[in-house]
Amino acid sequence: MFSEGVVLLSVCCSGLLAANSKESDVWILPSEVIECEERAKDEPVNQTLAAEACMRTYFVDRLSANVMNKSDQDFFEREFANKTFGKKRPPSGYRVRRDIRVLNLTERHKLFLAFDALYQNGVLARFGRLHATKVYRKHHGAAFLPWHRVFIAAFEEKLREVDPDVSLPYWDYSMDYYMPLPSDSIVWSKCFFGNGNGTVNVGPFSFMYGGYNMPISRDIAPAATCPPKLISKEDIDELMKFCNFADITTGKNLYQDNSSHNLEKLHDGVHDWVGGDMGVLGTAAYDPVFYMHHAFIDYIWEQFRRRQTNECQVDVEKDYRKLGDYSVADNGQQGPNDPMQGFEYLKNSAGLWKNWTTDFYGYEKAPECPNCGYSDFLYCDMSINPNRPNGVCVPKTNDSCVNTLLMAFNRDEPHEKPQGGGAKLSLGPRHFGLPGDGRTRFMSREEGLALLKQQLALGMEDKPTTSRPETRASLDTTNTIIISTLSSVLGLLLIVVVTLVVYIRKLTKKLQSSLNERRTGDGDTAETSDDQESGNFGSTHDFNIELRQRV
Ligand SMILES: *[C@@H]1O[C@H](CO)[C@@H](O)[C@H](O)[C@H]1NC(C)=O
Ligand SMILES: *[C@@H]1O[C@H](CO)[C@@H](O)[C@H](O)[C@H]1NC(C)=O
Ligand SMILES: *[C@@H]1O[C@H](CO)[C@@H](O)[C@H](O)[C@H]1NC(C)=O
Ligand SMILES: *[C@@H]1O[C@H](CO)[C@@H](O)[C@H](O)[C@H]1NC(C)=O
Ligand SMILES: *[C@@H]1O[C@H](CO)[C@@H](O)[C@H](O)[C@H]1NC(C)=O
Ligand SMILES: *[C@@H]1O[C@H](CO)[C@@H](O)[C@H](O)[C@H]1NC(C)=O
Ligand SMILES: *[C@@H]1O[C@H](CO)[C@@H](O)[C@H](O)[C@H]1NC(C)=O
Ligand SMILES: *[C@@H]1O[C@H](CO)[C@@H](O)[C@H](O)[C@H]1NC(C)=O
Ligand SMILES: [Cu+2]
Repeated sequence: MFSEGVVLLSVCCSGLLAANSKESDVWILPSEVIECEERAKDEPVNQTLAAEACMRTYFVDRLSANVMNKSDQDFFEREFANKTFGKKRPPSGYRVRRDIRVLNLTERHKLFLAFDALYQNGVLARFGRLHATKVYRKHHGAAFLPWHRVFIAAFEEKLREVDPDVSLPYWDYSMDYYMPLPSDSIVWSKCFFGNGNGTVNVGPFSFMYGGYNMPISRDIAPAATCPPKLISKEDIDELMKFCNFADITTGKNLYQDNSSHNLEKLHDGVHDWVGGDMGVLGTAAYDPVFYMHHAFIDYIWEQFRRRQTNECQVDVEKDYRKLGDYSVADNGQQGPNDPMQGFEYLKNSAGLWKNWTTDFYGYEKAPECPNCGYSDFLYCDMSINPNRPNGVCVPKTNDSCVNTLLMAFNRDEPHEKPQGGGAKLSLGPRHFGLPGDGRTRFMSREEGLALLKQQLALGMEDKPTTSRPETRASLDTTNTIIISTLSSVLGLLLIVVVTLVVYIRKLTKKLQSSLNERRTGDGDTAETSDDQESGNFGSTHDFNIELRQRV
């Protein structure tokens, strides 16, 4: 009954050519497409074009299901705008955010139950869709930090409506960084986030359905030629050499701002390192890991703001980027007085208020040697990082996850339902990421350790503020050449695709009216492409159309 098709293409970073030649898996045509094709057979239309139109309609349905609709808008208005969230003290009071590995078993269990409740009642998906909508208004620009601050504070408020004892923990991956292979970390076990590769099928978030109604998945430390990386303590130190918001944020030109002291870029690297849904803007905020990643980014920003106040005498509520130098997208609306997308009763500058971290939440200092927050899952390593003679706290590996008594969340049932295949489409701007650190999950620990030591030894040198380790330089140059040669090809491809999309869309409309569609039209599709523009974390994926079937 099923016809077979071929995966379109999957283009990632400089693995471009390789991906084209070897990745041609077979996938099963979704039933919606088959039905559509069947209906087209009775019509006097070109069947080849009709088949393409069916496919396009299928894509667009998946994509539009992934942005905010009226129900979501009402939700955010009712729950935040109408309660003037941010302007008044939070009903659930002040809370303290800590590293997730410092929580005890009860606290962790309560956290996971709260996440589960927000998954079950659809709030997590609403946040996922808000994040996926108009991504250019809060990424690749000045609004990035303030917007995400308010976004996760709002999410945390929802967690606390479920259980007022819960606060949003952060995931301090600047500890995981010092493991030979951070993919072995305890967080990627059923005691914490669940497995780190493939569909999440163990732990408290297993089989949660996310963007495009697919179970969330991850692809940690993939073996790309330009591998992304976690943020290290050296990276954080680098940021702390600066004094102004503009020094660590993105403005009009991402290419000029690709220094190692751009916090948004560093954050992109973590998204790409986790990979899977976390690696795509449209799906990232469906994975609970997103909120703990962003809590740590927010914590780093807060440390920077403390430095601004205490050492630089900068007014953190007024310090922003220069007029007109706000975002890569011309329509980004990322100025201080532009409305905050999804929280339009606030301006972007509201994210700079001091009272977020006095009236809403505060940060407990990240675990430090010698006691490492008395966590069962961290130990103090005195020798791994020569930059830190007092030692660094390092997570244990995933086999330290033993007490999993309370960690069973039974969501297997929906997973048993046959999935008609999934679609992911992301058209991102051609941005360059920072060089990765080369450690993939496919290495042995010995190889990982050797690479890490090399990295740290280079970090010891008194380097100029924006330099990267020298061993990467030649590789980066090669990549740049490959990329620039291919970018013209890609540009051409993009034009072809866009033209095709416009054409097919026209045809789809024609076809749909002539076919007397039974599907109720839910919203126009033109808006979708707007909303989905710049659909990735900018760093490693130039252009990516991926069609695949996941179990
Ligand atoms: C249908 O459209 C395809 C693609 O444009 C074209 O190659 C083919 O010749 C058309 N078939 C007919 C019967 O017009
Ligand atoms: C909004 O989207 C969600 C998820 O796709 C869906 O369940 C809901 O019915 C939609 N609501 C409206 C009013 O369209
Ligand atoms: C928000 O408040 C306004 C004014 O009271 C009201 O008209 C509107 O319906 C409320 N929105 C929602 C979604 O409840
Ligand atoms: C935080 O500060 C801003 C600006 O001073 C103010 O408008 C807002 O009401 C304050 N929020 C709280 C919770 O006090
Ligand atoms: C975990 O911490 C809470 C305080 O947040 C405390 O009340 C509880 O007794 C602790 N549980 C265990 C098992 O230590
Ligand atoms: C995940 O990793 C494990 C161990 O490396 C491997 O056995 C498994 O096949 C991987 N799963 C996927 C979906 O890649
Ligand atoms: C940023 O990166 C791009 C691509 O790697 C490079 O061409 C450009 O010179 C870099 N800009 C700065 C200021 O380092
Ligand atoms: C630890 O991770 C490895 C590699 O991903 C996996 O094969 C193994 O099953 C995991 N062990 C536990 C106890 O989760
Ligand atoms: Cu984001």
